Amino acid sequence: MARIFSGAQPTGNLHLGNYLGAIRNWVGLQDSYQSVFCIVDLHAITVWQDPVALTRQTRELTAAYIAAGIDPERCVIFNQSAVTAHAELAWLLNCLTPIGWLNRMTQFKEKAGKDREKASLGLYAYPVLMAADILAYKATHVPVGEDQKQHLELTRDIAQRFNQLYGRDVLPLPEPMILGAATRVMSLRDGTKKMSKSDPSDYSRINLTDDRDTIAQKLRKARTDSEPGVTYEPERRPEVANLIRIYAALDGRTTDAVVAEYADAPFTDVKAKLTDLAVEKLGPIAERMKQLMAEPAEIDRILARGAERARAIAEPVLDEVRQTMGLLRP
Ligand code: AQP
Repeated sequence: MARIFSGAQPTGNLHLGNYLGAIRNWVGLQDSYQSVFCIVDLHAITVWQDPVALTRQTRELTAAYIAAGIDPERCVIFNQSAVTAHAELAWLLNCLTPIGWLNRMTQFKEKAGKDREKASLGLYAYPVLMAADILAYKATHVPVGEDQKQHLELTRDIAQRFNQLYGRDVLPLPEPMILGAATRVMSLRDGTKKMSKSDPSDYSRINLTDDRDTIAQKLRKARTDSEPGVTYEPERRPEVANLIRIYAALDGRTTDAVVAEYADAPFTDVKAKLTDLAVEKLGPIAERMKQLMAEPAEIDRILARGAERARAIAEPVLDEVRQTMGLLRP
């Protein structure tokens, strides 16, 4: 059976982009693929994380996976740092990844900001850790948002380089799976920037745990333009297009169908109906997350069991890599 690996960072503020671009799509894949879903806490710490918040957010993200419909019995759900194979394989791959490849990564440039000298070495090496995450499970497919496509290309390059250098097909090249209608949900304040956990403005995103009033207020304040009529023109009207895409994704329709319904309506109508839709889809997830979060010991039990199952897959792969490289295990 083909195997998928995917993950999200426990960095708080889980938002509609994470849901529509990632988690919701995973739910539909768990029947057809052996599924490994990780809470990538080692990625999270490439930028500063408050320790107490990181622990809470790790449990919260686990709760979100389950609340969204990922079944911890059928899938392997665990946090990355509990399976040491990720960090070890990342080191081995670091040693054969040219710096030039990492210099091309656009996400590092975005996240490091202007003062690149102060960014952590971990942030720079982040894509190699992501390659290790995927390759440790010999994942055949990786469902990712469009923003992660470049990192997945790098994963393929690293696997290929490993196989070429050692003359053996040890690491399979994973295929990207860009799924769903909303592979790139944009900020509610700026239609050219992706919706992001780390945006300082909470008004830029809809969080999975936002209540009705908050969602309504954020959508009312969401930036649009002064042009009358509802049209889907991503280049010229990025904010309007973003809201139409979100609407279509939540309602399981095409953007054309949404435009046809509202063509002559004021945009406030679209925002009002979008509020209802978002509350209808996210409300039950938030409620279930709350119930799960009330029992942290149960979440920890699920993660511990998941880590055990993850180790059973990743450890033999790591062994094979070590042996291939000639690393002695006396
Ligand atoms: N805006 C988005 N639209 C569609 N998909 C998105 N993803 C993230 N933002 C969007 C997808 O969510 C998954 C988990 O992402 P992550 O936790 O690794 O965080 P990220 O990709 O770095 O983006 P975030 O969540 O907004 O965090 P920050 O602010 O730290 O950049 C991935 O599959 C991603 O594609």
